[in-house]
Amino acid sequence: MTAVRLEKQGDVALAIVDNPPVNALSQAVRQGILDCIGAATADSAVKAIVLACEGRSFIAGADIKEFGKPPQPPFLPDVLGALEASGKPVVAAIHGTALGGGFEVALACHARVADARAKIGLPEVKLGLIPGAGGTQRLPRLAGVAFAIDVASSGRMVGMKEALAAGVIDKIADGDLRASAVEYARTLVGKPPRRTRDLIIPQHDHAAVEAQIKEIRKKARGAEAPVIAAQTVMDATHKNFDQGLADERKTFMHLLGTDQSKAMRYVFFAEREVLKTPHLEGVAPRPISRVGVIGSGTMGAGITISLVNSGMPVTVVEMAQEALDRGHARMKSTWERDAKLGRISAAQVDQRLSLLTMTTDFNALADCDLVIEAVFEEMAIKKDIFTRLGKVAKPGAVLASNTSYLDINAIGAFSGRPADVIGMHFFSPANIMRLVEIIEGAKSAKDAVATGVAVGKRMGKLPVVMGVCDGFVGNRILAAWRPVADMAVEDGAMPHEIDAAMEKWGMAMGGFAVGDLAGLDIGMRRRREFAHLRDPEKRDSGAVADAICALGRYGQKTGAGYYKYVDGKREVDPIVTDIINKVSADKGIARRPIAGEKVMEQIHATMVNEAAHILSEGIVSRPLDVDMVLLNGYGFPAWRGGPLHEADRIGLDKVLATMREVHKSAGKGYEPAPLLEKMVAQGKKFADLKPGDAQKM
Ligand code: 3H9
Repeated sequence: MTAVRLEKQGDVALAIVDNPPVNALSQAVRQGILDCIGAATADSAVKAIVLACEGRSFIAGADIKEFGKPPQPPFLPDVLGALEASGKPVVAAIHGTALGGGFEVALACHARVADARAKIGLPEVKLGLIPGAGGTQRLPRLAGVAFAIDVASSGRMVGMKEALAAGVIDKIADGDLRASAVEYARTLVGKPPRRTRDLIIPQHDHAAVEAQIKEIRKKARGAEAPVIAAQTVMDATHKNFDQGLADERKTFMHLLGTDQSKAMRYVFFAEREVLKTPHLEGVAPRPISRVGVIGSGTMGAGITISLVNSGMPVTVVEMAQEALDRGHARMKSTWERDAKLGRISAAQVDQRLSLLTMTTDFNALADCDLVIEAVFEEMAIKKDIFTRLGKVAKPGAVLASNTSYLDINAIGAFSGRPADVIGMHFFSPANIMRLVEIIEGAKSAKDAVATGVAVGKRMGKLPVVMGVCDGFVGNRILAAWRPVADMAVEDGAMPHEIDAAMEKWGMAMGGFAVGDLAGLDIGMRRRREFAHLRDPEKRDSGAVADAICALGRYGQKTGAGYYKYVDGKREVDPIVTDIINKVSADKGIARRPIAGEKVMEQIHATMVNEAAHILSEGIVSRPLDVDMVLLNGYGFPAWRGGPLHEADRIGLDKVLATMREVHKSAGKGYEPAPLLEKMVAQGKKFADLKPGDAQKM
């Protein structure tokens, strides 16, 4: 198969890229484009050229698999230079997604005609990179500095309406894309080609752009690429095109070698790999045409919104009409807000509402192929629901619990049909958060688990399959490191110092601020409920939280928790400082200075240590499963790749040494994991572990 072929329609030559699955710019494609443009330019019968693609998409960018290998000529900037220099008009015919290098190809063409559903974007920042073939230099010339900074720094995809308004696209195709592009190309014959490199950058508002870059820096949370992308766009305003292009390329090549880019490229492939659970390979999911959701509180409503957004009819069951009405209002207002923000049309709001069946009749779940229970986290309630579900649900229906830590095996047993039962643990707000933990019980049928994965994917989520344990992967790791932060507070650090260090490290939010957001009463109740199970030999770290809760300070919802909230702003509260000092004194602890950075290091080591236990127990089979959970549900920075990728970068010997320190101050329960010890002894990294290796070590 040739990666790029040349066809002719009368006096117009079509250079057609055909490199499945997404027409990535492999060496063969780069060479093919160069050859086809050369041949078409040399052919006197050809008056204009259209660059189009086969398959589901226009070029989706450089071939990411080639990154890290020695680059092979021809290099993309040179190919695009030749394309732009052509004396015959070259028109890009865009369908699907024109991303990264693909969009840069289109920018170097003399005009762009696009299918109405197409999308363009510069997602390089999501790989820790900036565009490397003129994107930062050509886009501002076409669409202005502010637009170019926004697109290059966010990596977001842009629809055709917006692209047309911004001047990026010349025409949205009416009818057949290629025919439309050919026709447009003919209108350009005889006119001097409009070369993007020669366009004058429109004037911009300096103060506004400065503010824009400041905001980008804030949002980046330590990621380098977004700010560098913005600065490189700004270069276009004071460097000539060739200089700007050469400097952009230099920066791109430099970023390719950085740890951040390596981590983000790992994430790109891990996000795809995580969906290919080895032991479910070839297992077909059960067909799903209607889903039931039990509960329409925050969680149930979020899950329902997400299901309906994916086009799924949903039957929502509540105990009382009042709760049902509240749930309905919550969902309706979410969609109406989306419509107000222009994300969906008014007709789509109606269409979504029409997919909802709201009822208090439990028997209405009888025609659902999948039922997701999202009620209060109490085993007695789950028992009642799953006992009833086992009888009401039709044979073959998958029964899922959205529990965040309860035993799926016990829940399966209540139903009397454990093969149909799985866990689907969503994260709040469930219509936004991407992670869903798919819990496979000891008796869950493989196709029931595969169904959970398929539905999660359809909802646009990232499903990660795992076995049963307390807290599953995410909350178990949280439960392991959280006390380390609490103990550090008892020993000498302050919550705001630890939070600041966590955020500086790249976490979305500090642990104490998250506690205030989620509600401190949840932890307090859990501590009370399980007090009788507490091992007296383990260090107790709940005294500060209990003392704060004793004052009715449950976090943001009560206006105070670890912090006080003044006009919605988080502030250090001297009352909390006093509480902390008193707890330390009561425990006979001589407070000592502990740097927030040190605590963060210990938090990370504890995450890794718990993950090592999880891997050894076979709860998940691959390190990337853990990384994807922490990244998509717990605010771990993508540019560090996940706790285990980051541990490999730091060196497992160093992580182990930190864990030994944690053990020294935290005591029983914080011993270094045997897997971690063995890996260090054998000089192994997490990246070396194949599925299931950890269990065998
Ligand atoms: C760049 O362009 C740098 C330039 O500025 C400078 C150059 C000098 N390369 O996502 P899917 C694979 S940086 C290699 O499941 P979808 C993917 O791994 C690049 N492989 O499909 C998967 O393989 P498998 C900037 C790629 O329909 C298969 O294709 N571009 C690439 O859900 C299907 O992918 C980007 O960052 C690639 N570029 O989504 C775009 N892209 O089946 C990255 C995909 O073995 N790509 N694969 O697991 C995407 O965002 C999505 O793939 C896309 C399709 C939206 C295109």
